[in-house]
Amino acid sequence: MERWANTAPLSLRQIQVTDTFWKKEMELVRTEVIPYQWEALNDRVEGAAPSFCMRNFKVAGKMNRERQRLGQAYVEPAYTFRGFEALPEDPENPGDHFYGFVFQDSDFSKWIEAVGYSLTQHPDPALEAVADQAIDVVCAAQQPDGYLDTYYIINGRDKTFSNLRDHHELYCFGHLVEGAVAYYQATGKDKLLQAAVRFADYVGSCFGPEEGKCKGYPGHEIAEMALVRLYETTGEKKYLELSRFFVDQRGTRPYYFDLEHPESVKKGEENALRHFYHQAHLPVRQQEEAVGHAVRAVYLYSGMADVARLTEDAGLYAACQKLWDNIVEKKMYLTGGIGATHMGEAFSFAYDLPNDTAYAETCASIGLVFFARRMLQIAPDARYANVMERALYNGILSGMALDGRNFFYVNPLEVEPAACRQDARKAHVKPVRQKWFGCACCPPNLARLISSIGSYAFTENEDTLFVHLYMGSVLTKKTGGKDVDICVESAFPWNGEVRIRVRANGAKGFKLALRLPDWCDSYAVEGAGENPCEKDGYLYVQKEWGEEDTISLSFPMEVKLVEAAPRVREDIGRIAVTRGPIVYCLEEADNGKDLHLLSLDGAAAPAVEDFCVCGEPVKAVLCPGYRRVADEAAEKEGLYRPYRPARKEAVMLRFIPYYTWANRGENEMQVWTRVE
Ligand code: FUB
Ligand code: ZN
Repeated sequence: MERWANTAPLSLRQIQVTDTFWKKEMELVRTEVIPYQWEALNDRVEGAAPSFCMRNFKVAGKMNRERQRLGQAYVEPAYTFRGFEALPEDPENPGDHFYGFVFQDSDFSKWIEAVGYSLTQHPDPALEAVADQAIDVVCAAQQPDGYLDTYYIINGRDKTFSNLRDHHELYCFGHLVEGAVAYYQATGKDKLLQAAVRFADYVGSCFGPEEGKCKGYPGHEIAEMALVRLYETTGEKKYLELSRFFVDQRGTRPYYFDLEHPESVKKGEENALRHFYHQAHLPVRQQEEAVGHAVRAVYLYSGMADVARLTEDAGLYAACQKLWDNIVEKKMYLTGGIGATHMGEAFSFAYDLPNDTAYAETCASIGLVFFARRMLQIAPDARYANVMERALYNGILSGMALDGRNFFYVNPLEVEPAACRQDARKAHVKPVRQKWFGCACCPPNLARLISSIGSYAFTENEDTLFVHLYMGSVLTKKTGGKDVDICVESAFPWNGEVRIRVRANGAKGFKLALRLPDWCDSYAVEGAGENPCEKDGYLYVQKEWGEEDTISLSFPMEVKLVEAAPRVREDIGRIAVTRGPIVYCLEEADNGKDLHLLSLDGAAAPAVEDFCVCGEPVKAVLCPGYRRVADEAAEKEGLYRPYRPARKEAVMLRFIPYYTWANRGENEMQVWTRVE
């Protein structure tokens, strides 16, 4: 690489997202998800299982006050294992115990992170007041040494960091840091940031290469990227070093998780397989295949990319590139979903991408976007942004209903509702979105991603603004000490016309790098000056900027029929419909029952139709095709009979955007359709 690009996302305070499409999603998060989650965190949602999240912080805070009141006389609780998910025996009388999943604290952290981002786009004093009070509750739980994880504060500190593999302390720590930084950057208030710093210093006093410190690393990654964020916010290099320690320590011998869990080691068996789940089977620089729990994996790779960028570590960057390629070339669904199997919520083997048993957790696609943005920060190459866009408009948005009130954890590419109930292999697949989840990782992850979407659309370095996603926005960038004002107008994802107005105000050397999406074969540009040049999928525009310049881009959005590599057994003989960044699917509501009897005429010309799914105006695609008609005589012949060509009738198939499916009640859906 010529040099390390080291670009940064734009601060959300520099940008106002005005985009019709994304603004609506952000408004749903602001008006539906954030308030609902606050109620959920406080166990006030009627009919929903309690979260216990804020309650745990209150119990831990109460214990702190007792400790202060009693001083020496205070008796620390001895560690009591209360299970990965502890529920009260007597719900009427839960007492001062920890309840919920061991990582329940992280729900608050994701919530406050989303609140922070949302406040940058939509100031809301009432919400800020609620958030400040929540922060008071959380900070009151912090221990004198800086430790802040309610599971161990309540159950007994003597076992702190004794089960890194399973107990998510460093995961909760990472989320707390992410939330605290976001809230500080949005509001300038540093109470939670100071708490996160104190916790980080405590973690730093326990882990590291120095003699006497623990040589472990997180069982569920995220601390790696969170520590980098803390370093970038505070300028304290020790946080970057701690992140690098966690990254490099992973997978080294002896396996830390074996030392921690000798009971898991089968006698005489030198077996790295059991460490795949945590990506701890090999030192990360030697890892070439994405394995194990998919969310953990992409969170780790994101942290690796951060550390590689900041330390200009070519070896680590090379590992990130190999892992990226492995995911995108062998293990990713067309929708940007990753993690094909529910067994361990994990990556499966190469090209194993079943549609109806897919796991494709919403959080995993979100993590893929984190990884993509970090790879873009190192080297602006459109192949990362193309995947980011694919995941955002498809496998991530499918996680939330059009009304922002129901969610998918699992995002399959084919659903027959009866199978979800009758086939235990598909029990993880829900035919309709759910209100919330006991393990509520996905909805708040969606909230924090959507409300910070502007920081994925653009990155910058001193002289260049990189436009990765065409998203209506108004933003200001500094170049050579001068402000450049930029206004992007776009009707993505339905229309590929984009206008960018630039007021460069005499800023010399300012450049725009405009992504050329992989889904269009040609494009047109006007107003880009004499010599715009293409590099790594971006059009670089550098010109004598006037008082106001307008650049117009036109990306034709044609309907494309896509096939998968022949090695993907599930998709052979089938095609998927795409248009621009949108992946389409057939839904029973438009095409009748038994979608498997439909086939598409691959030679016929599809048409685009203005359509509405539950009030959401979209572009649907109409394709001529066929429906196999019942042959009553043949039916009587039983399960198997001599082959004869099927009788079929001509039909018009309507494909709707995948992210809009399951908003019209329970019904069948499929992305991959047989082609004639
Ligand atoms: O373990 C914490 C979160 O819960 C993971 O990221 C998700 O996959 C879910 O298992
Ligand atoms: Zn999740």
